[in-house]
Amino acid sequence: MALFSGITSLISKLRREPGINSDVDWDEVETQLIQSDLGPKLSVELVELLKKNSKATLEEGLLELLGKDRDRNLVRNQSPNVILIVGVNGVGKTTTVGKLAHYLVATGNKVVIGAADTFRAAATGQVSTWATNAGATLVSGKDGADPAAIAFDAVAKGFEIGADFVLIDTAGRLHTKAGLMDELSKIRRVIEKRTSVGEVLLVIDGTTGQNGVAQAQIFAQAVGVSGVVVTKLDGSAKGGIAFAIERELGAPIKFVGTGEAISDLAPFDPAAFVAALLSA
Ligand SMILES: Nc1nc2c(ncn2[C@@H]2O[C@H](COP(=O)(O)OP(=O)(O)O)[C@@H](O)[C@H]2O)c(=O)[nH]1
Ligand SMILES: [Mg+2]
Repeated sequence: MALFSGITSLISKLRREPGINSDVDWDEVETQLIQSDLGPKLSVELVELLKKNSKATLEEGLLELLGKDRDRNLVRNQSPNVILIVGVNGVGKTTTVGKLAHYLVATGNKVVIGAADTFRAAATGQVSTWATNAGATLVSGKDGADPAAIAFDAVAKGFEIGADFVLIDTAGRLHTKAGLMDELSKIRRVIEKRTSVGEVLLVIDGTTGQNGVAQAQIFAQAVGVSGVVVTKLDGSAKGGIAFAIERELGAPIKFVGTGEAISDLAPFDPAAFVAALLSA
């Protein structure tokens, strides 16, 4: 997660030593931050914050911008709690559904998964394997079936068996972007004939850089986003995108994905995340 790898001693001094801020070449720091995955808006905000508060370290500045005291728990206010998992193709939606089901089952919840990606031929098989491994109940339909109908059936199953959570896996690619957004809003509307959607979790690939912010904004406008999962933060992922997304979108990061295995999902801990970024 080396957000600032290759960065000069200037920034490494700012990392943890308070009180050195007055000797700093701020233009240089700003340039370097912008070149990291933080993005321009956040970099400027961070420099302003450090200039104003000469005692703040870079670590404290980052944590403040990330909102260290935000509520990052899953919305839990009804039975079943319905969660739509959305995002573009290949970011890790289906994997996240499997991992999240595992996490929820392991913490004592009964979980239903709705396989509402009927666009991609192999999708239902993939999510079915995750459901089995996680100990969740799968509701699926034929390839090409109406995703909203499957989502509705999954919610109905959730009521029938007294599930705590219903996770709806969705498609990431359709013929047009407008088509995908229409499909997602239809899924939402159809579920809402029966109950409310407690949460829309947007999955973002942590290696996509600033492009992830643009994706996030499109989904937020079309279906609303209540929380974010940043995946692929293992390996060489930079992770700075997490800050940019949270800042631009407003929705909190709730989980991070750190690998391809079923247990490679963790609740997002801002302090640990910042510490890991800065020590890389
Ligand atoms: N390294 C790594 N790979 C991941 C992670 N999450 C998903 N993947 C991989 O990303 C690829 C696409 O995942 P998938 O869940 O099918 O994406 P979807 O198209 O959004 O449903 C698969 O090869 C997954 O194994 C993660 O946190 N770390
Ligand atoms: Mg998928």
